[in-house]
Amino acid sequence: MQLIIGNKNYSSWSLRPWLLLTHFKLAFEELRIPLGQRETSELLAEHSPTFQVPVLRHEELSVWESLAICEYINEQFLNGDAWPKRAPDRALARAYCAEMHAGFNSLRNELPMNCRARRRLTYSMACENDIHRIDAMWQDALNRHNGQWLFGDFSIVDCMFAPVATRFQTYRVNISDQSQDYVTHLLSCPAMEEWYRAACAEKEELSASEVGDSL
Ligand SMILES: N[C@@H](CCC(=O)N[C@@H](CS)C(=O)NCC(=O)O)C(=O)O
Repeated sequence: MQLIIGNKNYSSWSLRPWLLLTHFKLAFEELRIPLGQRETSELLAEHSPTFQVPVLRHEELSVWESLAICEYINEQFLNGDAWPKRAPDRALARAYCAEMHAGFNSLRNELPMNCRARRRLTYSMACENDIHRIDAMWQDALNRHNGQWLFGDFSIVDCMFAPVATRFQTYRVNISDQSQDYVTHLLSCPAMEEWYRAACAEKEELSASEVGDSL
């Protein structure tokens, strides 16, 4: 199995399936295509029908879109363990993932993922609304499941929101104590620590993602 990803420092979509595979200790080979370089388009064209990462290759299958990749990994290798056990919880977990996958554009645009940086910046009201919504969603889920992961056990939902947790850390975003504890828990799990180590070792800099004033 091969997972094709972008830069660990910047590629938020790549982090999702990588975290799922790594957390569950599934064996895979990683192919990293640094984004924003002269050869990037050519390499993406070779590996991805959408010219984007992530892409998962397994036997004859090549699947793109981070959420679809997570679903495939869950069905094929995890016996369904990456979704909550109860159907009502699974319904909500899928709603969380769909909302994350399709929304929060202001947050995504104004606070690009940049794991190794620590920045301060002012953001729009629309971005603030995205932050409030995510904070409320996280608190609801954490209260309902009374655990350290959003839906009790580690799940695809945590993978989908992991890039947001990195942004909250990078830009010192003000959130509730409960959500802050969740960010701390998520970012200190072994898989995320491994991702950060690799992100910090990368040399490429993407100016479009280097926003805000350094702290
Ligand atoms: N909806 C897609 C989005 C993938 C995406 O936007 N990937 C970005 C990197 S995070 C990309 O490959 N961009 C191509 C480029 O920067 O050249 C998914 O969930 O996988």
